[in-house]
Amino acid sequence: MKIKEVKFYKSVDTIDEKVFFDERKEIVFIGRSNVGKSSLMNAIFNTKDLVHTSSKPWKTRRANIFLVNNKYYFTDLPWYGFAKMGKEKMEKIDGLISWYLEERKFTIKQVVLIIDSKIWAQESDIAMYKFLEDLELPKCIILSKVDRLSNNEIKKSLEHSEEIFFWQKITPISTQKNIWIRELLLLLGETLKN
Ligand SMILES: Nc1nc2c(ncn2[C@@H]2O[C@H](COP(=O)(O)OP(=O)(O)OP(=O)(O)O)[C@@H](O)[C@H]2O)c(=O)[nH]1
Ligand SMILES: [Mg+2]
Repeated sequence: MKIKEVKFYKSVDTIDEKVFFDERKEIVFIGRSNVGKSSLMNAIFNTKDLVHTSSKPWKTRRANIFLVNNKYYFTDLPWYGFAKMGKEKMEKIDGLISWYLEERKFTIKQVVLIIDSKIWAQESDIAMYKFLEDLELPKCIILSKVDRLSNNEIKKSLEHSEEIFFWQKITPISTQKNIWIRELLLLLGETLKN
């Protein structure tokens, strides 16, 4: 798949029955705070800051939807499982994520679940994985920011994730070093043919 054009489409921050969702096929990016969701989307789009990134955790509290090639949605979902935010805010965001995924279940062609290679999968990641399984959503698991690790550390992080996620294929990426970005885009292009 080639990205020819990307436009910001809309931002959703509350469960709103009036929100209009059409039948466009969609890819969503999901993960804990600061794992590199927005950076990965920029890398895929080949944009610098169309998708807002931040060194401050918990920046993205909305589902930010982008229209790609005037045909597909690529969506930056808010993070989950950031305990420091407090229970109430966390519940609101978890509610938004689960509502969004359920609402768009039939048009989402791939969920890109991102795990920080240095931090490893946490309980909230496992819970999210199970939630995606229950919804029967197609998913792929990415280990982000591998430029920060040695080869040996990458191997250990991969082994841990493989064990946690029932021997699914896990893919290490880096937006900074442009590792596996092109390949991921090809894969996403294939899933959008379904
Ligand atoms: N070393 C390294 N840093 C990265 C990489 N990808 C992202 N980062 C950094 O990680 C931080 C968080 O990146 P974001 O893309 O904003 O992460 P996010 O998951 O969208 O964060 P929230 O929206 O807060 O949930 C930023 O400081 C990025 O520069 C990578 O491949 N390598
Ligand atoms: Mg973000």
